[in-house]
This record gives sequence, structure tokens and C-alpha cells, in this order.
Amino acid sequence: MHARIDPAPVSGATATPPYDTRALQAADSAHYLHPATDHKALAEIGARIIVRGDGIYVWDSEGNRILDAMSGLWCVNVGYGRRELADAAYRQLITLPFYNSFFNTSNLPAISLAGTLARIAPPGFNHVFFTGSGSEGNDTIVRMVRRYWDLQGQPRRKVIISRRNAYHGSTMAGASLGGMDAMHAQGGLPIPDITHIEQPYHFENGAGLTPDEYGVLAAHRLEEKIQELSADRVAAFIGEPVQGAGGVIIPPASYWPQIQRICDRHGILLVSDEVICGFGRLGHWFGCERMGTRPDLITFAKGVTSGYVPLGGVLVGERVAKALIDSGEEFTHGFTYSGHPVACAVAVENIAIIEREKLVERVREDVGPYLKQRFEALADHPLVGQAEACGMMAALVLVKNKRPLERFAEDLKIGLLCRGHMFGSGVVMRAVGERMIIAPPLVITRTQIDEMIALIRRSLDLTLKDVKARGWV
Ligand code: PXG
Repeated sequence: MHARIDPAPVSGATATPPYDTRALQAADSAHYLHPATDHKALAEIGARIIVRGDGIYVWDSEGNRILDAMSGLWCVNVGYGRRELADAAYRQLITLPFYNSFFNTSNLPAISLAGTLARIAPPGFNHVFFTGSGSEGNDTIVRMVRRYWDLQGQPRRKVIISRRNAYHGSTMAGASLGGMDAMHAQGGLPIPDITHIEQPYHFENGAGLTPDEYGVLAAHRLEEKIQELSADRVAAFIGEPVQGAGGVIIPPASYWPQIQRICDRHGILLVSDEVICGFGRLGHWFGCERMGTRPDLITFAKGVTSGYVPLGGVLVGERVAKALIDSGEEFTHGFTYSGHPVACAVAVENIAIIEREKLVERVREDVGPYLKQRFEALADHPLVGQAEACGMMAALVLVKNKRPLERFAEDLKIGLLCRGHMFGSGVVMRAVGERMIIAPPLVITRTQIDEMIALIRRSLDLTLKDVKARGWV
């Protein structure tokens, strides 16, 4: 039996600095079920409690400053501590904190944001459907895509093709679209008529082929799947321009143009999940512009508000928007928080910051290329088998031996070991198996990139020392 803990223990002694970290950790374990977490293990080590952020740094309850190379969770694009965003939220909160967009009503920030998104989106995107998160955005995609084909008089077109190791969220449809076996294993997923093909991961699957040869081959898996199913059953293909949670899998340049050709050939809708890649992360407003595709639908979330408040949605291209509107019928879908005025007000201000500070151009022409040069040079480290970057996303692969290539056994959990050293050195990287990944805020400077690379290198050295002491190499 757990000892009884005060239901609101985060008050008094623990609520202000200096924090009583142990008490906070106990209270955390007593009541808070974290997402995607082994709670027994967490209770043993205790959560790291983040209390404050400024720019690209966060501080924990012990007073440690940590360089947040993950932008929170791929979202704090403009960095922490932006007064303009707090002010925008406050102004809206005291004017109109909530009103719904059902039943023929609307609100000023939602109208403003819809227009702003239509302006910055690729050509042909003039409509937006708002949700509260990326997962809800992808649930919306599933219903909207199937509704589209019903309206076209082709109700048999139901199947959505995605990729293994993709991440599209955690709701029933989001996790089904995602290609994570561990998620499918819980809750009876995937839901019907969602299927997966190989991910375009050259390092893993492309032995003996150049990246471009492999990119064409990986795209051909879509063609094969369509043949197998019969094209008149296929509704859409969905993919992240660069797979994020799957480990920052940067596809070969030949991949996306080939996917576009296949979708065009079969009249299949192309969905670009830009929850991570949108809002400047790849040096364009949307990642599809960098990859050279013309999607029909774009899912967004995260960077639209820089994560300051929850907001997601779907940008709806001409073809689908026209069908939905011209039908003259209700699309029976929506959320209480669709077009939430506070979230939309923050998004409008966030986009204004990105434009004012030219963050998209900055990623494309300045800090993006600089990150690529500095990050890819980490490949000279004895533990690093490959290092690559695309915009403000980058990944390195930890290997046991470089030539001949030998990988660490999966059960050693090399990534988690390395992640511990990163945290200890004052930088957050995310571990996905043997891949160590980053997605820093777009406001990061060259000097801060230098600082980040030095911290990563130091942590890699510590990991190597640790690995040797354990006899793993
Ligand atoms: N699509 C993509 C491409 C995402 O990265 C979602 C949809 C779902 O968004 P919401 O807002 O419902 O979480 C995401 C979310 C990780 C990690 O482990 C990544 C995400 C979420 C949680 C963990 O890197 N991305």
C-alpha cells in the first residue's frame, strides 16, 4: 500500500525555489500517469522536473541548466520565454477565452489564423480544419479522406497506406496510421483498412545501393502495395517528409518525387504529416516544399503555436475542400476545441514572430547549413557510424564498430545509456534505439550550435568510456 499523500502536495515548500525535488518526485509518482512510460521504473529513478525555460535552455528543479536540443518535443520552434505569446494568450483570455465554431458561429482569432495559414501554405491550400492536437489532425484525415471518396462515388476506396516505424499520433486512428509495432500490440490496432510499407531507411535497408537507387526502390514498395490491394481500394498515402519519432529518418532525394508520381498515376490522395516538419523546421514553411511534393492534405500541430498552447489541424487542398463544400452536406466531425480562440491567437502571434525574425529563411540559408556541417562532422567519433542533418533535424547512429560495421545488441539499450550522459552533460537528445536525434529550436544561433556540438561530443566521449568499462566494445 502507498502511504497517503496530500492530494495537492505541490504547494508551500515544494512550489518555489529551492525545490524539494524528492518530495516532488514522490508526489509525481503517486498521482501522475505519464504518457508512454514504465511507471515502476520511473518511480525508482524519479522524474526530472523541468521548472523554467528561456531561449533554447530549460532548468530543472535541481538548478541544472540544460540545452534543449529537442525543442521540448519537436515543438518550441521560437524558443522559450517569448513574452509576445504570453501577451497574445492573456489578451484573448480576458476578451473571449472560449467560444465554439459549431452551429454557424466563429471567432476572430480562428478567422485570422485560417487566413494566415492559407497565405503561408503551399499553393492550392485555401482551407483549414482545426483540432486540438496532431493525433486529432490525423483522425480527421482518416474520416475526411474516406468522406472524400464517398462523395466521389467510390466508397470502396478506403485503404490508407502508411509506413513502418511512422509516427502519426496516439489516438486509435493516429496509432493505427503509425507504424510502431509496440503501439499496435496494445488496444487491438491497427483499425481496419490501414496498411504499412517499408520506411525509406537507407542505412538499414539499402546495403549495396546508392541512396538514390534505394529511394526509388523504397518508393516502389508503394506501387507494389497498390497492385496487391487493387488501386480502386486505395484512398491515400500518408507520410512524414522526414520521419521524426521513428529516429529522424531522412529519405534519399529520389524518394518523395517518386512517391508523388505513383500517387498521381493512381489518383490517390497524398497526405503530408507536417506535425514536426511544418513551420520552418526544414527551412520551408512546410516540409513538402523541401521534398518536392504537392500533397492534397497536410496535418499540422506543434510548431503552429511553438507548443505554448495545444493546437493542431489539417490544411485542406483544393480537390478535397471543393468536394466537401460542394456536397452541400455536413461533414459530421469536429471537436469542442476546434478553432479555440486562445490557441488561434497564440498561433497568429507565433507565425508573426517566425515571419518578423525570418526564421524560415534563417534555417534554410544560415543555421540549417551550419548545423549540417557541424553535426555531420561528428561522424569522425569512434562511436558514430553515420551522422546526418536536414534543416533543424539531425540524427547520429551509435555503432560498436565502424569498419566492418557492427551494431550494438538491441538489449544493451545503447541509446538510453548515451542519453543519460547527454542529460548529465547538460544537453537533451532523444534516443530512438541506436539513433540519437535532435530538433533544436529554430532560434538557435551559430555560437549555440557550437556549444551544443561540444556538449554532444563530450557526452559521446563519456559514453565510449562507459561502454569500454562495461566491456561492450
Ligand atoms: N504526427 C507526427 C509526425 C508527430 O510527430 C503526431 C502526429 C501526434 O501529435 P500529438 O499532438 O497528438 O502528440 C506527432 C507527435 C517522440 C514523440 O517520441 C513524438 C510525438 C509525440 C510524442 C512523442 O518523439 N510527435
